[in-house]
Amino acid sequence: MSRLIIVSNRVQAPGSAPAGSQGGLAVALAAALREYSGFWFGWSGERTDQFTGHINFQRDSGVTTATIDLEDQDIEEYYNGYANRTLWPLFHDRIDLAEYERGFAGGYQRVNERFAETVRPLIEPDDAIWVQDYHLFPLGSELRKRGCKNRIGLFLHIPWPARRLLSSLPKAEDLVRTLFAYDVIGFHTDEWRESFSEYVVQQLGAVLEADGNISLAGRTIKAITCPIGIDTPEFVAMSRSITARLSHRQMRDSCNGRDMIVGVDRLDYSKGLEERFLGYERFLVEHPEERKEVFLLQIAPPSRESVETYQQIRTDLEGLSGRINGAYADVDWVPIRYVNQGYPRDVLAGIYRAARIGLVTPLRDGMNLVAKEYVAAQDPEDPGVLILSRFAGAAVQLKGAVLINPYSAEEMSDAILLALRMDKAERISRWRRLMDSVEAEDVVWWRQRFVDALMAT
Ligand code: GDG
Repeated sequence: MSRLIIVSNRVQAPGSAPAGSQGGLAVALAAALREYSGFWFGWSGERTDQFTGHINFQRDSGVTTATIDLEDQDIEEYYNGYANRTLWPLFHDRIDLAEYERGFAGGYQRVNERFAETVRPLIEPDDAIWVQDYHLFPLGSELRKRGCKNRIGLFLHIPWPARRLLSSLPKAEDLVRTLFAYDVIGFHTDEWRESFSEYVVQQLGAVLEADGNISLAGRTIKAITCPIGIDTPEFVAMSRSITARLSHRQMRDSCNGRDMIVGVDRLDYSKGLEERFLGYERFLVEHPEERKEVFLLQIAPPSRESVETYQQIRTDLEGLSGRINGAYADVDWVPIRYVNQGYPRDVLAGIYRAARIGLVTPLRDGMNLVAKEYVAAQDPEDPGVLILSRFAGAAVQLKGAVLINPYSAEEMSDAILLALRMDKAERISRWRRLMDSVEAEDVVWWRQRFVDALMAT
């Protein structure tokens, strides 16, 4: 392989992102790109009046980025529309929120063609191309139409939905058929991968070969399970940095002897924040004696604010946290500290370390990197307890967590009590199991596994 070209919807050069705006994907890819030559291609996040295909090259912190600007209509139909209002809810089982509009689908296809048209001249014969996520499903097939014979892989960062849900998407079969342009498709878990296989076999008539490859109309793809990890050594080092120590100390001081429960999530309905608040409220009701002994810190930087559902969830959560605080707060204690802003990663690391419980309760999540970051930030001598939703991809690897059903307020309440009462020996032994996984299957392992599979085709 001469080079690796990564293509994703948004490209954010490391170091250039404001605190809290860098998602798990951006952080993981920057780490991957430092290891390879090549570049990272995608949308700059900027608007232009007229799409020209002009590429802006930049080199920052060891990573070369190549970005294009998009027109307002592209952003509205492709990004806010098909990606965030159609595919995201559908792939997180929120068919009630999925919006099906022809304009969105058309914009999605147009932007994928624009990506293909623009990146195609930059591709050399030996390059391997690694496409990221649901924004770019048709990109592989658009590149093939333009004569690209390179190895092309796709990694899906979100779950793959059940067949009966996906069938509600207009022209779902055509969209999924384009995925056979790839050589390798990666999923976080066996469950998402098997769900994909089931769809293509049952719905499209694809053939599952004995070696696990899947064939359709003369094309064969390899579907692999390849769970993403964090840059564990980097995160551990960061949690010991001066800034993290300072943030840890400030948090401990502000805890005032109370146990802190922490949640850190982009403000998104898939993260189960409402259910989390209700589960915590149940705990306060069932265990009045514990009330002033704990508090919940929920950090939730806003995301996708131009999409109405996201404005709605923000309003709902403000109402809910206000109601709970109003009902249970006292002059010297507030049950929920709800913060709508992002913090630098090293500050976050200190906050994770100061928390006795990491409460990670998505209703549906491809993986969930916050759970892994929480583990990596703990003090090995006195670690906190991770409470994790069974419906996060991370639950497959993180068996040392207290696993719960996030829809059940009772289970959440029981888990909080269990975690608060857990003795140090059990906390240490659970944490050791968690940390073994977070260390062994980190971001380096992830990208190696994917790239190896891509190179083997
Ligand atoms: C998608 C999939 C999958 C959050 N608040 C702040 C902040 N963050 C960072 C966290 C973490 C990242 O954002 C969130 O990652 P997640 O994995 O939890 O979730 P998504 O953004 O939904 O990512 C997900 C992931 O892709 C990777 O494949 O795991 O399932 O949905 O790194 O730390 N970062 C900073 N300040 C904040 O306030 N700096």
